[in-house]
Amino acid sequence: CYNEPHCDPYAWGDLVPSCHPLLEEHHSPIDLDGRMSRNQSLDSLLLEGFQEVQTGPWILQNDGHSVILQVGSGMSVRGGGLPDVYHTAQLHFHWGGPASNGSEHTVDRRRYPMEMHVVNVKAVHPNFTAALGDPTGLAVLGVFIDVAYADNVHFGHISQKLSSVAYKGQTTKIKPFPLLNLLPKHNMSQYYRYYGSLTTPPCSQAVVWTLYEVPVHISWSQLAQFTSQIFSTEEDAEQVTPLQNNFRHVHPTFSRGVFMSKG
Ligand code: BO1
Ligand code: ZN
Repeated sequence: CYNEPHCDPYAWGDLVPSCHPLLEEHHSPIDLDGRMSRNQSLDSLLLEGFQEVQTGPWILQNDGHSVILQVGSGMSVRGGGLPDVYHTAQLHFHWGGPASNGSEHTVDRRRYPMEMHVVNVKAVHPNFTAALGDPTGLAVLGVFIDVAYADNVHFGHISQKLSSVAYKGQTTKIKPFPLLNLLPKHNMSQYYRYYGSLTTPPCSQAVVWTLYEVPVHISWSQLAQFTSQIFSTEEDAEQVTPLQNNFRHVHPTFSRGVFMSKG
């Protein structure tokens, strides 16, 4: 969990040793430097099936830590310096509260209101768990979410359904839509790249991270649906304490390379 004193992210290591970073370990999230030099070998990622309407239904789920959209098996990611093809498994969100931002990665110390993670599993692995032992077993695409006046109709497909998954364990069906609509369409070749970890237990150092530089936008009311309508337990709902600030603190980069795509 995130907000109770006995289990905030700094205490995860007491329960899950792999979430206690040793010196020189490579954990996530990190603070990104917005003014790095560009790396010419990092070209656009190839997103397969993201433009089509997949067969569904998709399943939206509250797991007590986030809201997860399971997107079926028709999409994959490759290119962009990735060592292999990765199959898309799910996407989920990290958010803050009514007066605090909640992205996991920060850029020049700035935290965005929200961050979306599209989780992809290297095709050679039979499942997510098998990929955790491989330093490049997973490829997560991160999208910063900023706030604007207008509703984002594409995010509306998800935010409209949040009240149906208010409690941990609840699921609801979502009609598939092109996942590309949730990404910063015109700036797909501009991203940060580094090697890190899952940002929740087991905190496995198995992730090739790609963070799009340009944020997407949702409205204040759509953001408020995330910060007010999701509860991690029914007791929390009775006490009107929604799930908020479900992000892990940033970690040192140590000797890691952090790169920017050629843009
Ligand atoms: S994240 O992108 O680093 N925030 C992240 C953190 C944890 C998971 C995924 C991404 N966890 C897992 C679940 C598995 C599930 C898998 C793929 O996501 O623990 O049970 O199979 O959906
Ligand atoms: Zn995440």
